[in-house]
Amino acid sequence: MRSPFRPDAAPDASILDDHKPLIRSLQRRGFIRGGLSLGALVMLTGCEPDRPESVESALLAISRLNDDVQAWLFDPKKLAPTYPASMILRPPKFNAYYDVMDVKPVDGAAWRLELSGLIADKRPWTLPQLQALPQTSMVIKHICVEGWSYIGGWTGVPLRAFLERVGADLRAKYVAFKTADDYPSSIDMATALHPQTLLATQYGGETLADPFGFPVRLRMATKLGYKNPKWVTAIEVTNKYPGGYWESRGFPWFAGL
Ligand SMILES: Nc1nc2c(c(=O)[nH]1)N[C@H]1C(S)=C(S)[C@@H](COP(=O)(O)O)O[C@H]1N2
Ligand SMILES: [Mo]
Repeated sequence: MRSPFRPDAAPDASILDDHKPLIRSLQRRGFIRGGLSLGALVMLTGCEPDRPESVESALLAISRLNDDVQAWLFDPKKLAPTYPASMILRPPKFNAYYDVMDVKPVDGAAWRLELSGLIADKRPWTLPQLQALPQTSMVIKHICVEGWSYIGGWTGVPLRAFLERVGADLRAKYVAFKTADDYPSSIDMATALHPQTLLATQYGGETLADPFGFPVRLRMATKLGYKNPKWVTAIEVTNKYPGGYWESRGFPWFAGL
């Protein structure tokens, strides 16, 4: 199977025409900003951009998700569904904008979490320091816009606790992330403070494996897969819109459940 992000052959642009009404409705409701490019469509539809039913189901997945979700977009206290630990998929499903073979493992001993922006104490953190903070676990569903999902079990420090600890300005608008693989990402402060938003260091009770973001990844129950950066190396608190990897390629920034 080829990577969904590196199609060997460019798909026929006419698939966009085939799905015009659905794409238009997604645009109207603000789920897709601007025009949907062929590249974005290929990313959405995973391995089979030429299969009309896979395009359709990926678009419908976005539509349904966002419909479900409107109700609690502005309720930062509402919790996303959780599942029994017996449902945790082992190993989890991998995705990135490149193939799993191209993952470059991060050296946990040399790793530091750099802090910048509206944060009082900007001293970098080591992994043992982060792991010494109180940990929380959650079993949640990971939903990728390509139209697949899995139940995963994550353990780590609630981002809220971490931001409070370093004296972040919790009235700021955004929390932005940098990663070892150059996949910038950012979220709204309400989501950063949500109880189901973790700086995760474990999956299924074990240290995160390299492909899934070792040593630290952001893991949120309330956002689509692409909003959850792996291999986090830096956090910035800011009022200036930071954007993100897929967001700068036309995907919605909020992308929340
Ligand atoms: N650093 C980094 N984080 C990333 C990505 C990436 O390419 N690089 N891909 C995103 C996408 S599209 C998805 S669906 C999830 C996949 O996470 P998983 O491999 O743990 O299932 O990671 C997200 N976080
Ligand atoms: Mo994804």
